[in-house]
Amino acid sequence: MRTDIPINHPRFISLQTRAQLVEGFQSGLVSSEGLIAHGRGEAFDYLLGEKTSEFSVSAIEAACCCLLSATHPVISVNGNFAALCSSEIVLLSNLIPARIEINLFHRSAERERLINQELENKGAKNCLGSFSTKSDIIPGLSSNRRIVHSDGIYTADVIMVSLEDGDRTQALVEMGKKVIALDLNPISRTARTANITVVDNVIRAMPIMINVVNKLKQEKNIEYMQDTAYHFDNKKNLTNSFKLMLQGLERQTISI
Ligand code: PTJ
Repeated sequence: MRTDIPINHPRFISLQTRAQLVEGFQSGLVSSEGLIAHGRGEAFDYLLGEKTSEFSVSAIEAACCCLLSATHPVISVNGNFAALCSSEIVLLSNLIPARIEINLFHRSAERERLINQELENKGAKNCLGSFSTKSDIIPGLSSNRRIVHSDGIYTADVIMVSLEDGDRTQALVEMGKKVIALDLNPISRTARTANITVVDNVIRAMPIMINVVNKLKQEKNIEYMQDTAYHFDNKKNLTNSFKLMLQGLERQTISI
């Protein structure tokens, strides 16, 4: 927590989040490219009014239903996600339960080790990654993300990804897996290729997911969850999220 950002600053949360990423970069969790990727996300979040939309709440419900009704769900973690949401990742993975796999685009053994340590500090046990002994290759993918754990992403039926480049989502869908994406950009390849896309900032979406999973586990049965996940219309969700951003832009233009 940076103390030089006044708590009453109108952009307090956004500035603290930036500081969290910079700290993550300085401590070796986040790649330098990750800082740039966050800037792109910020621009989309600005257009969203930095609020979780009603469409994203529905997408979150479908995503939670999909994770809870999966036989082998995996949460894929990269540098930015770990720096922003490590406690929530561990909490969500315990609640579902789902395995955590560290899978990096700009891979280095040291960064993987640090991310694993960060997650373990928050209570994670047995995170998977390319440091583990059993690995497989995602067919048709040439980036470092192709190397995945045999008992994790490779054999998972549902995989949740965040801040992702589009190639892996495409390759995972081609393998017959269901992909849930957390992505502020509703027109990214990841967003359009995933089965369920939560167009929201991970810092807002993850705490909501934890609440929704808790509620679903208490109140709903497996048929409800399978049905909700199956009938989710991602095209409609992305169109609505994009329209919301356009409306936000129009409001800005009118008020200039
Ligand atoms: O840690 P590594 O090596 O795996 O690196 C990961 C990065 C983020 C560098 C890599 O995956 C990358 O280059 O991602 P892209 O292609 O820039 O895509 C990132 C997507 O995440 C963009 O569509 C952004 O709009 C979106 N995004 C950025 N910040 C957030 C976000 N989505 C949700 N919450 C955010 N806070």
